[in-house]
Amino acid sequence: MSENQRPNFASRANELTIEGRAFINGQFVPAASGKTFKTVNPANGKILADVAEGDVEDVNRAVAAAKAAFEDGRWAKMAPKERKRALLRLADLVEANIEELALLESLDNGKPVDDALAADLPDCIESLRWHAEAIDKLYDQVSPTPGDIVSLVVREPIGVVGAVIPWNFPLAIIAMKVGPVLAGGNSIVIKPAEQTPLTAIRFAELVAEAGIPPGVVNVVPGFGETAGQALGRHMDVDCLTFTGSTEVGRYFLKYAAESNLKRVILELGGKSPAIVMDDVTDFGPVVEQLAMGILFSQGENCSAGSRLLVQEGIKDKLLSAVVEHFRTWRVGDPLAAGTKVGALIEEKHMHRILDYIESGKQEGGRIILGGNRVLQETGGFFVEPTVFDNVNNSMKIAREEIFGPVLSTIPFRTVEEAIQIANDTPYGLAASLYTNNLHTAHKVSRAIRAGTVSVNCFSEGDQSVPFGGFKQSGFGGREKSFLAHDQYSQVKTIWMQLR
Ligand code: TAP
Repeated sequence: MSENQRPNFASRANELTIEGRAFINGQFVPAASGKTFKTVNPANGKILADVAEGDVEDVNRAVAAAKAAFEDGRWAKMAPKERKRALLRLADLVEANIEELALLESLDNGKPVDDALAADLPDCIESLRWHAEAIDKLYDQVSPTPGDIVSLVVREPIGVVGAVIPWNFPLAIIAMKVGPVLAGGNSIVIKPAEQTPLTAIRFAELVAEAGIPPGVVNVVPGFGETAGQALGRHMDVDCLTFTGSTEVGRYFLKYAAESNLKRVILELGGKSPAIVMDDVTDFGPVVEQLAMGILFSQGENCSAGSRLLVQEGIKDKLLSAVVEHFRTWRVGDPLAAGTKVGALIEEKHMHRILDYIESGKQEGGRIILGGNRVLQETGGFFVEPTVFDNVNNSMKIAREEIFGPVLSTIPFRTVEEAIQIANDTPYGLAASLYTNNLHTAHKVSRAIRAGTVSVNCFSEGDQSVPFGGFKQSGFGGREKSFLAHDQYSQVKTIWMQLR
């Protein structure tokens, strides 16, 4: 988008009318308790809106609406091509409102509005379209049986799905779940993160406008320990899909065990390695991808390439190129053109990141770029791109998810050592590898225990490929691709004896 085509987002922000109520059974409603909480713009610390504080009673109402919608078949039994059309209309409506949604996402989350426009929203639209288009193209199976028997293996919707959403890519993650959930004929109750409820609520309005029947999609904003837990423990929720931290993910397994053994799907944290071999000759594209890996979305990305594993011989040269390139990632006002690193989600999270930086220094890491809070005068929560040298894989900054723009450099000598360090983590979400050697590319990508391995790029692929984690990065399934449909369906065997 050229500078003169670019909307004036700052003035658009002043004109926004923000809806903060819950969306239950096709209606905007206040919380049953009448309580609200405030959502804040992390770029200036100012209050954006009062939002309904949903709790157990609101979750009960939303689940009852979702269950009624599921049981009377208003969505599940609609002809597949009609459901496809409705979901495609929703995708079109998101696209028609892309600038407003990107702006809301940026205001609520702190990410650059240009990133929301170029990445979050297109991703959201694509998730809805890809799964919508699959609705009338998926076939079930007939099993091989003797002639007097007909045996069908059919896929049926699982029922009511609860979705608990994090704050880092709110609308993109909602769509990642809503696409396959609705494609499968299910109903859904969404609990957005307390920090970023606004796009979920606006999305609900578009759901109604698209003609998706009431009760099929419900949004209950609120807090994790109350609304999130109520969904996790609800006896009429058949499946709970969660994206967020590994720590909170564990709770959902406990909630399910202590309630109705609902299916639980967890997409969790990561500590992903970016491995650079010494056969790489052109550092230009590599440092661009390393920056995407750790600076995009302020590093608040579950698959962030937060551990740079570099082969000893090229370490100093590569780090000079990293520092030079990372300096071009401008930290600033998320609504301004040219901003590449926006505000962190909230003050508490910023301090958590600064504490990690301090711990890295204490444990012997050497900062070669950044390391500080910046732009404090704005009232917002910004940390500059930060690069550590001299890290070893046992240090806290190499083991724990920082979820900020902090890269830790760990040298290695051999391919085997790189694989060993890459796998020496409780996580296994993603990894990237930079090499010109096909043999190394194949060997390392097969040896790394992670759900996605990218070679010569940092990327999570597109809708056509599964996304999810090994080890403590995930549980119970995969998002995206046709595997996502498996998560939200049950397999039924029908065995018919013909007489
Ligand atoms: P969490 O603190 O885990 O929160 C995620 C969601 O869970 C929020 O809606 C939160 O509600 C809710 N929650 C919190 N405590 C709960 C409880 N006791 N019971 C039920 N629900 C509860 O994560 P976050 O801070 O939003 O996001 C950052 C983390 O998510 C990072 O660790 C990151 O790696 C991970 N993440 C992973 C992925 C994938 S795909 N693997 C993608 C994005 C993020 P509140 O609104 O009250 O906090």
